[in-house]
Amino acid sequence: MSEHEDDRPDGVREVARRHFLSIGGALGLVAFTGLTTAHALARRPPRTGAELRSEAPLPPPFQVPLPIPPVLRPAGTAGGVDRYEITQRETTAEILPGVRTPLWTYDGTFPGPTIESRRGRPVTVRHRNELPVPTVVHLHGGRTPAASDGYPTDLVLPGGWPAVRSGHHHMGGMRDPRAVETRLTRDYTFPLDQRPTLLWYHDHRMDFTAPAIWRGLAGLHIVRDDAEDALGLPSGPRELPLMIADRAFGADGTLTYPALDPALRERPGVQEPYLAGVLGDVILVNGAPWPVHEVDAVQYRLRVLNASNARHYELEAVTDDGRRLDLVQVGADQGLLAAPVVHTSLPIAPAERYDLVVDFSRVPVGGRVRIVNRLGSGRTRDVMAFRVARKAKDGGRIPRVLSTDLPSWRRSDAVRVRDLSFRAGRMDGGHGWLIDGKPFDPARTDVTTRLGDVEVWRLVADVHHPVHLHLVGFRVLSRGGRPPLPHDAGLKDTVSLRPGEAAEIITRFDGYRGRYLFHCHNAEHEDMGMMANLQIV
Ligand SMILES: [Cu+2]
Repeated sequence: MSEHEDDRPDGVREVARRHFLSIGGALGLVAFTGLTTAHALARRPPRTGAELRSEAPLPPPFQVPLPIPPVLRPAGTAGGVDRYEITQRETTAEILPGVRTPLWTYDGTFPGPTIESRRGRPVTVRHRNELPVPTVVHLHGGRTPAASDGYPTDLVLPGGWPAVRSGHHHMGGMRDPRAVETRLTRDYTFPLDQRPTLLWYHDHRMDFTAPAIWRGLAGLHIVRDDAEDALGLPSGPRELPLMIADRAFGADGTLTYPALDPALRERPGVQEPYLAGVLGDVILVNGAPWPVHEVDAVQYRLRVLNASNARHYELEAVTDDGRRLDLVQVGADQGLLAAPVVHTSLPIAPAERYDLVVDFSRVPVGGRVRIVNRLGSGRTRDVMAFRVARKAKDGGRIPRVLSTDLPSWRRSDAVRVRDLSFRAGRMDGGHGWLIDGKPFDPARTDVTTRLGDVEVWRLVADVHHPVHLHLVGFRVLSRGGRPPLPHDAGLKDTVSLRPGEAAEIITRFDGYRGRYLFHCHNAEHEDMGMMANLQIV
């Protein structure tokens, strides 16, 4: 990592030229390590990862109704703070028709219950861990004090589990003297002093995040405010959260996952063919396989999250006669855009969110609109469908101005420019995924910044890496030396680096001091080292 204290525009240009050279260096390094990624890179594949094959019989597409995750009621309200309680427990659910699938869940459902909250109104969530392993909850996209941000070693231990901090050695023999462990329960506090948007909460346990999410530990958390409500975007039953995730099912209905330790207790990692990421051959939306949803012939607001471990999608809305409906983007990871952006297809990487409006008014009653994934093949090409059931009055609208509070950081505001590489490499004598050549170590501080500082980060990738920063939102400044793409608009917390690509982001580190993270949100990469500490002082 290099730091540049020079904030003059000409100094930045100088850095850019040097950086361009370093991209070539990055590619060379991948080839040199002789990993399969070099081959993959040469072909610029649409995906990073290997696909599991289900053995259970799979339903035809567009038969199962789209579930809407239940909205959690507060257990109590005191002093302007809403208090929630969630029990993490094992259960079984009927995901494939007629088959029971064991899951790890938040409160017995997958996805977990949705938390609806208001900007600036704090929420506490007491999580109770009744699962057989330690867990820790991270609210993705939350502006959260470090103590509640779900640091991977801040574990909630199940009853009878030995204290990890003092006894157990993590991968590579690492310990974390700063870990804060609790037993059975932990209270997470979320001030939610942030732009309204769709957040999601999920497990973030050191070395085991990917399989824990795969087993079901993910849920939605929506933040709203009066200004957004006043826009008149489609609402109520015409606003739909869509959590997209791929999975694979064994013959007995269990979720297949190539973990080296199926109990997820001791040995982290996945079997060799899946080191680049685990893909399933079943596409779930809100936990249902290729579901269908009946709609009125009006505009709908779709709050889309890619909760897959490693699968990328490029979404299109296609009518029966092959017409593509506009995907009108009104929001990004961190809330409303300044103005709508119209797409006909939209790439979405793991952990990214889009806030979209789709207009079904020109689809004939009885007609169908399929949401397809251009990057899929065979059955993974389908995602879900909408069936237009009836004509209706459209109360929703899309204002030309959506928000006026987006940060407008300029390069000249940056007090520092950092270069960070996201590449395959060696780790503990085997394959790992590294940031600047190093696997994650909770005891090492990788980036130190001051509260309030604006920084530019130049991120370079070998294969696909969706890079996520905790605590802050950022804007994409460039991709491959060119202006950002249309889908990079707005305020992001996850940027999808494509194979061989470099991107620049700019952010201001504000909100809270403390120990945070940035990491790849390909969950397998994250578990295999691709995470780093961000200390805000
Ligand atoms: Cu990655």
